[in-house]
Amino acid sequence: MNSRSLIAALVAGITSCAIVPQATAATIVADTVLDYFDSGAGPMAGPYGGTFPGVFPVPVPLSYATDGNESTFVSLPTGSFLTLGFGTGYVFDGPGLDLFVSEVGGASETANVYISSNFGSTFTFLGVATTATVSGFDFASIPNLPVDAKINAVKVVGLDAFGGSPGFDLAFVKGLEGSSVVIPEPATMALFSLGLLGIAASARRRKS
Ligand SMILES: [Ca+2]
Ligand SMILES: [Ca+2]
Repeated sequence: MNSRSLIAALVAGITSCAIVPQATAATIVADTVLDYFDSGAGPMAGPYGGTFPGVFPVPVPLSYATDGNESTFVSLPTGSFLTLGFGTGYVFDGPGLDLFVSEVGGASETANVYISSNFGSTFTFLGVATTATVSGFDFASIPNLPVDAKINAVKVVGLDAFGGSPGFDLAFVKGLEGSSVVIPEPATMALFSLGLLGIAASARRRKS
């Protein structure tokens, strides 16, 4: 095998590796505000919300929904929404539940949850988040979602104006972190090793 075919084998080895998402067993917080819409259905112009237990409804920064803190929240009355992004990675369909949406308080407040793999250009409906709990969702519940979908944005849309701070009181969105792992197939590994041996051999030839 000459050096040119060795290099071809090496390139073939690299390009035929499979890149698949795998669980890191860590969760990441949706830490970036991509979009916010105030429907006007609340008692004051948004964003409003508060701390729980604490003071509400009062004007709050949108960071109350991205700080990962379960006691600070942004209220989303009927039709208001927040689109949050994962700035440090992406979320994927791992074993069991993949996405977690926290609502604080508890007055039958709910929200529609949508996910996006293109930072909010298009969305797929995931489910309804319920009140006074951390709602868990499994991406496997979506029939046509690609198994390797990398979810990088989540949209939460308020469905009502119940509660002391009217609407869905969004404290945080978290997700199961995915990481891309390159898994070469056995035949590919053989070619890849051959390529490395070839490079080492030609390096020795050049040296002598
Ligand atoms: Ca899952
Ligand atoms: Ca919060």
